[in-house]
Amino acid sequence: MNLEQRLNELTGKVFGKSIADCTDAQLYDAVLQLTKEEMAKKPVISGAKKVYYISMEFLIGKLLSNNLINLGIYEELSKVLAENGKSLAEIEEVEPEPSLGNGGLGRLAACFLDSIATLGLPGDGIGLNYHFGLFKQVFEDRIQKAEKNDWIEENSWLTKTGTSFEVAFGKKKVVSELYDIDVIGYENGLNKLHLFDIKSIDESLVKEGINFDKSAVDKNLTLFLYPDDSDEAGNLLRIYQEYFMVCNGAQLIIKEMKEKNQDLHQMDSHVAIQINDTHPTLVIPELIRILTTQEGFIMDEAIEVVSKTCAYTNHTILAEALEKWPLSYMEKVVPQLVPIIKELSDRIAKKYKDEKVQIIDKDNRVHMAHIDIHYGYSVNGVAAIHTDILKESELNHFYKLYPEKFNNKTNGITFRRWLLSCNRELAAFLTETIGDGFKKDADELEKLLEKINDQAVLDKIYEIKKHKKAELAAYVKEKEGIELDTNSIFDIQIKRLHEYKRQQMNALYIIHKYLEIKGGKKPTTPLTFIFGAKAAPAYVIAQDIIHLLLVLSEIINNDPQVSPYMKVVMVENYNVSYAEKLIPACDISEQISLASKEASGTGNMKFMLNGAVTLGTSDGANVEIHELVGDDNIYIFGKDSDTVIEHYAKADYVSKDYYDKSPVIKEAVDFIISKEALKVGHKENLERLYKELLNKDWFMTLLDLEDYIKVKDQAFADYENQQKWKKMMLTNIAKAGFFSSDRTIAEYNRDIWKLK
Ligand code: 26V
Repeated sequence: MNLEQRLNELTGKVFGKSIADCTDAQLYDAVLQLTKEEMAKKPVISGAKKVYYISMEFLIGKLLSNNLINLGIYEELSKVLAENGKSLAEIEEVEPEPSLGNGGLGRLAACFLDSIATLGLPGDGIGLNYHFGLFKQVFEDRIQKAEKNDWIEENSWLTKTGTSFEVAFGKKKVVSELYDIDVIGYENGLNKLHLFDIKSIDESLVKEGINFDKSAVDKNLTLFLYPDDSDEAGNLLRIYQEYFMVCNGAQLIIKEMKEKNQDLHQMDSHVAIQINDTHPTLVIPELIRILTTQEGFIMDEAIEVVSKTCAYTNHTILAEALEKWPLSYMEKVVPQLVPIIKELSDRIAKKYKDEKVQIIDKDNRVHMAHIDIHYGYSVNGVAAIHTDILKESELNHFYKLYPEKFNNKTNGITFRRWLLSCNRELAAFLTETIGDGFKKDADELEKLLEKINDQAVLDKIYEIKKHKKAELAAYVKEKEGIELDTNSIFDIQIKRLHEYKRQQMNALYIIHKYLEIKGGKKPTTPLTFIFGAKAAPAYVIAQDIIHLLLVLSEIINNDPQVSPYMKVVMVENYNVSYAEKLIPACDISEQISLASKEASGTGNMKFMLNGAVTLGTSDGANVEIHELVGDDNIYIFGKDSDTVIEHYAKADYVSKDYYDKSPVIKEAVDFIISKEALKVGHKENLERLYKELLNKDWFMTLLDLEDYIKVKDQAFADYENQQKWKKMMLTNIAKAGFFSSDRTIAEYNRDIWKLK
């Protein structure tokens, strides 16, 4: 039977209809079923050694399109549906998007699973099956409200496995249930994403918004990702989640080893465990606990083999994001691990006197990263500059003890999702122009450089961008009710909302432009500023920044004097699916974090691959993008990381000085509490943000603002020179090959996992 016959049979059996008579929702169910059947035919990837990627987040996005591409049946199915008057793109819209991650860290985990399977390496993900994910963002009265994201449906990619384990929190015992999602490599076999759930979960605990009774862990443990951790109950719940994940993970790993008759004493020859940030750190003491209490190991043996099995990735240098849990919390949640943690800590205290490298500090707080570094065999950062900062400053004390453990693995993105799927037009054109080798070997994109003087190629790349801008404009019109000018420059900043990422600096630029236009200075080409960002519910200033952006959008888009020249859009509920529409349509990619603070960034890579030009600081992977494309194909501004680190060390940055010194800065900052802004916005939010910028500005917005304005204006001016811009676009695409996550994973395997 061919695909059409099989799909017709499925729709007939389930809905009593032919393909042509089905609704998109019915077709989604049928196509889901068909795709799962196709995937089931693929071999499970196996080998002598397997990696387990443990992570609290897997931001997988919708899976249909991706799986069809990796199976190699996207085109065929698309044709079958079109012949029946249906559109695969519209059917894809039906799929709910799980929000099992916050941002880059979770999306990286998803890209990695795709690449691990694509390279044919045996490797599974281990995480949690949050019923309501992170949260769904809605704007009410220009304020972010959080609602639950109900994504689990009767028919989905989740398969109930029947595997379940007991997890003890001291004397309290709960039972887990394992759900799996198949991960299919591009023209390759299957791995799995294992998502643990709790049997006794009670969804009805969530009454309004994302609030629920935090005390009943047996009922609430897998309801949400990162429940509000502004109070003790929220923090405790986070530890319950972390332990629940690693206790299940450890049991699963040992079960699989035993099924393969592998010797636990040789665990490191059969298994590598990658710890994604500190969240899964407890897997180290948990494995040691299981080996010593259930498998007859003596402590020395258990510590040794676990230390040779576990590797740690650091994803941030922000002190507030490095987990340090009070020992009393551990005693409450997992008392059985406390003697192990103390033992691990005592061994270090005996060996090293330096307070900075202790596991349990003087205030009885447990430093999770310190467990990973002492009792893991590899520590890696996620971009060259980030790893250098770890070695030279943040983790310098550890680097001195274990220089051999430290290594860099610059992040990457899967080209299947971020090119082949989200920009089919560009992928098809590249195939036509340089052949399809780049799909398996991303470095082949460089062949495009040979076409830098080929006018037809340059024109076509520009035309595809224009087409993607029109598609995005139609979507934004439908979702946000805002009309965009597709002849304008699309300038986009999409990422978690955080002060260090400096969305507020972009807002100040927008204010500056608005005032310029009001004063009669109009841009030659109209400007469209687009934002997408969720803010942690307890992060007050981040909420205020969202409020400011929504206020600006309201003022500017409704000002007939200004709106023909500029528009501002803050899209609601930014997620992976929205990113897939925004990124191909972008002209200028905003990567403006305070230098030293953005470990890598991965959005920057996605934009580049789709022909956007980066406007950014010398931070994270921007530095490597800059090296690859050269000075002429990127806009770099702002103070470098050494200068910033020095300002912190000397504590000599005073934002008010910059405000007093520069009339341009003063005018923009003052606008936040102007009559005009207060007419539309809330006094409380705007005043708080204004004061924060003037009196604290911890992430040095005003330090870089003037340079930002200058360089951004230059980028807009250069856009006028179409020929120059087209060449910049082409160069960015051609040089993006390095950022394929296939390259990153090949390096993890070569240096850390050593699977084959
Ligand atoms: C977490 C938190 C939680 C508490 C409040 C403040 C705060 C600030 C930052 C974080 C980030 C945790 C780690 C993380 O998501 N890192 C991101 O990892 C990406 C993948 O490596 C990388 O591209 C991003 O630069 C990095 O921010």
